[in-house]
Amino acid sequence: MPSPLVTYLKATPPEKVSPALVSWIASLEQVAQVSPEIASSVIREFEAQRSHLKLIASENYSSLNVQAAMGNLLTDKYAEGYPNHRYYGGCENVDAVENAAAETAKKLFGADHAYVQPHSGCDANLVAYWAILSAKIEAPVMESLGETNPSLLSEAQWEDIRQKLGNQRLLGLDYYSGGHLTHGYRQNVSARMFRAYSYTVSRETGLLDYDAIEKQAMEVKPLVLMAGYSAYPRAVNFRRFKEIADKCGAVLMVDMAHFAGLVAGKVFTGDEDPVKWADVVTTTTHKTLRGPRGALILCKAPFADYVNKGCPLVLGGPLGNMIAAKAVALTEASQPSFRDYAHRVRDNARSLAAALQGEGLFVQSGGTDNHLLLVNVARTHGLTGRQGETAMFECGVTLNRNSLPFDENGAWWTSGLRIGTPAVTTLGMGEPEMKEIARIIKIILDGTKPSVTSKGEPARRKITLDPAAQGEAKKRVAALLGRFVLYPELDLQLLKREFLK
Ligand code: DSN
Repeated sequence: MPSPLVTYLKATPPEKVSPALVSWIASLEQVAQVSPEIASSVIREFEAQRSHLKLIASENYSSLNVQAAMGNLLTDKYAEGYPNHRYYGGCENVDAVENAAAETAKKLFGADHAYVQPHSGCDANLVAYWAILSAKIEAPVMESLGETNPSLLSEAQWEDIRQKLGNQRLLGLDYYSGGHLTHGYRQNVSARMFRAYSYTVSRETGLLDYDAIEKQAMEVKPLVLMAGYSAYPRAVNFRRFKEIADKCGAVLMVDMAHFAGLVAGKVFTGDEDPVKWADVVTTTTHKTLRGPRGALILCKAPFADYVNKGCPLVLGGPLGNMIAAKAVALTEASQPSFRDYAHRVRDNARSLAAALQGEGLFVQSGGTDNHLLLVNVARTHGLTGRQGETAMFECGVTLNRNSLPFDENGAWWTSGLRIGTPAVTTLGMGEPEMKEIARIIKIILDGTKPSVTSKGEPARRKITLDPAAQGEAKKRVAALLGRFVLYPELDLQLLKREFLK
């Protein structure tokens, strides 16, 4: 029997054949020879992503080049430590890969130092917290003891350092206002490492109130002042945050996981550029930055030695293949076309917010300055965010529910939907399509009612979805995605025929 790759190529016009296409299918064929069910799942996921409108603010579509860079023998090499300072022999090639990724990141963001090993945003935040604790709490004590190796301290000396490390304060944006779990939420280790405090947005405007944050920071006197978010729709003045940090004696840390692509693409410059102002900046690489799943840290020179010790401090061995993919993605993000992409992401979010308001929906804070917006579905449609999320998914739209500031429906059910434009912008959509997406969202919400519980009250999970509205929304989603096709070079029908067993 001919191989799937040969069959596929025979059925494909030569002008549509590229190295990326051949390598993608050849890799899948190799996987299918060992685990056909895994290859099937990849194709099913491709079908799901191609047939659903992806509005998840934290997701994107990586290039086939980025995907190709992940699949190679760099995965086999242990390289604990950092370049030119490893705990294993034979790391020269991993050093070269890691140096290339770090240098590209430094240049792209204008940073003093880059550390590209973290496997996720949570890992990056943990490394950053511990690097700050090491620099600001542990190092001065070690210096006063005239010792550099913690293993040589007495039990009493080490216990004194441990107590000090465990008694520091973190001040970050509260979860309901758009902060992340790792910014001091009690369910996360960050609130167990630190005495965690949170600031909120203004109840009236939904915006950060810098004077109120300054007042609180002067009372709390945190070691770490955290700025950054996973669900705040507005630009942030990082210069102002730095002033506050300096005034209260804190280290300014920014988590730009969501909007790193907008920083790389120069949408956020000057006071809105976190790399310029913060001591330590963390980010994921797969959201607006459009790379592989992973993360990195940027920092000012005084923190570089501490950040470099992320492995073994917090992390296991670096993943050389994933760092290679980060290097490819960072190189892509350094091209002029990425700057154009980043601006279109923000323009699309603004167009979508305006169109949703035109449809009579309630957009939190009145709009957006970045890649995401929040819609209050409790206010206009009496739905929980969970119900809105379910209705959208049943109509071919993927997004996630999100709590809103001071949300009465709590963090599980929520009152909001978080909507992002990074993925649809990668597909090439623009302003007319944002109007169409707003129409689709309105049709779905108008066709959705909460089910009624046995006590006669509105349910918080179950919904009744009007079939006519569902049919209309699905038809519109299919028409839109028929014009903006994910990975158009890949023929889904041929792939299904070859790999779905
Ligand atoms: N999962 C990411 C997000 O959706 O924002 C952050 O953890």
